[in-house]
Amino acid sequence: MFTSTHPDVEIPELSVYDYLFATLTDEDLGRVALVDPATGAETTYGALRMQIDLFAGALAARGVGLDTVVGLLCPNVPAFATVFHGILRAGATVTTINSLYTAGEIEKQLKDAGATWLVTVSPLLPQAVAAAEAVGIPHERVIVLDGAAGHPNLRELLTEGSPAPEVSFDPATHVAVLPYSSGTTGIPKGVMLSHRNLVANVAQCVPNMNLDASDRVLAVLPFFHIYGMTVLLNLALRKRASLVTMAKFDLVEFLTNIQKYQCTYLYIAPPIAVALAKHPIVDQFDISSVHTVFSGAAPLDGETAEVAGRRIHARFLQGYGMSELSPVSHAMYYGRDDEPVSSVGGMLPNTVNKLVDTETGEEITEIGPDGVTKPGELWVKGPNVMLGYLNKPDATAETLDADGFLHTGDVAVYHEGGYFSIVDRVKELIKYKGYQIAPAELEALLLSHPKVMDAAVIGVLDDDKQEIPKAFIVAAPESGLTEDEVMAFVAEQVAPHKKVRRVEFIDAIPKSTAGKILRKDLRARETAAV
Ligand code: 4UU
Repeated sequence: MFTSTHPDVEIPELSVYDYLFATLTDEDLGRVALVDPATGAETTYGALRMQIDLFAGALAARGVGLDTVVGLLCPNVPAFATVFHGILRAGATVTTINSLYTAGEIEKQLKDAGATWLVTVSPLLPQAVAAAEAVGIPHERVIVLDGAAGHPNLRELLTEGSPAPEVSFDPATHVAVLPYSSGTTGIPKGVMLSHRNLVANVAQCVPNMNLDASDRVLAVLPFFHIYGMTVLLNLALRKRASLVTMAKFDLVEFLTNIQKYQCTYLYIAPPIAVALAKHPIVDQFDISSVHTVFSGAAPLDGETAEVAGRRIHARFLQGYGMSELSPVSHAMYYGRDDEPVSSVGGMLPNTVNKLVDTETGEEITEIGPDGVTKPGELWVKGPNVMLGYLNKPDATAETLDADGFLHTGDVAVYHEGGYFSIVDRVKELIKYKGYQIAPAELEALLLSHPKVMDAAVIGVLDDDKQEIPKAFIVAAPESGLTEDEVMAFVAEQVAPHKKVRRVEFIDAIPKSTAGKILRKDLRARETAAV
């Protein structure tokens, strides 16, 4: 077993709201919590807390409480923070939904999560309303922040002046958020994270990340994904930093915002590191205010990060996480300079790890003469491990063992310096630009095409070494099915990140005798073709 080199931290038995906002000092109240580059508007910590209380009050006045699940479908705008923390403040559970989802995808998540309210913005109204109607959520329970006829809006709810409710729950067992993750296999599932899970993960990150009240953090990672949720909405706000929100990624806008708002800290996913290393336009901006760039959510190429770091004169750090871990379990420590950026750093405090041989099931503890262990599946135990998957006891039991270890489905090695590298993945999951794609979901969709007899989807690498989904298709005889037809069929029905980006026609999908797709055979075929 591996233990963290960091001393344990105290994890307060508090709700997320109390942990983040009950301790605001007089000085904090006047600090800027959020900046909206679209309008230049600033929200102070004092104003944010007041809005959270009022939003919680308005929800409570409408019967939202401990048993309610609220869907939140909204890009990164300052009001996201009000709504997210307002829902938690009211004691309800929030399921955050990818803002690029289609009506069908939104409907599936609302239904599975048991959501009876939805909060959104007017540009997303058509798909939001279609999904809400399909699951029986009436218009008066679809809040449209910037307003739409027949729906409650944010201003109206905040100005009615309902007091924040008195709610009481056990932070260790009460579900705060339900992000969706496909885990090691199958389709997306609701990940039950308690208030304690979220509070713990912030407390575990605090000593590890060099972030403080003087930092201006570019909030380009989506708040709806667990990475943005924990490091931006929770950690950065707990540290009283300022968040500059971006509703979508665009390289020029990204660089413009850094320059204009003198951002100091960037949380990114690997494709942004590629752009910072390679794109000529980067030189046209003064982004010297940036001191740290922190990457996670997919493998970061060490060389790319080093090139980018030298180019923009900033320190690159990498971390590793997973929705089921609230999400951070490993991060490079800013106070050390011996951890290579190709690694994911050491274990966060209060956690223990195991590496388990995927063939023999034996625990790996021995460090070889080269200073590294053999690769093994990474198992993590700590206060940030999820409660389980919503209504999926079997999937929970497959992932979370009786000793409390979460089996990540990722393969790692341990270096004698006390840090880890992620070297492979044994689960089905595909990551595109840091976003999850569940192969099973795309395969089910592909099979619904009348000309598709069988299908399998795996991740392959593009020229920039970034993962993209590739479909292997068995076409109906004489059907004349083309690659473009397959890609267009999928693209119409899924969010952009889930698009199939390569297609290969094949005679038969390799399967085990039990009928399971042999993805490793497809991967081997792919490697052989290169
Ligand atoms: C190789 O992506 C995330 C969470 C990422 C995160 C958050 C805060 C990283 C660092 C941080 O500080 O969650 P999910 O659930 O969307 O995806 C989890 C999966 C992992 O199981 C792994 O396969 O994403 C992959 N992954 C990584 N792979 C995440 N980080 C890394 C990484 N290297 N650094």
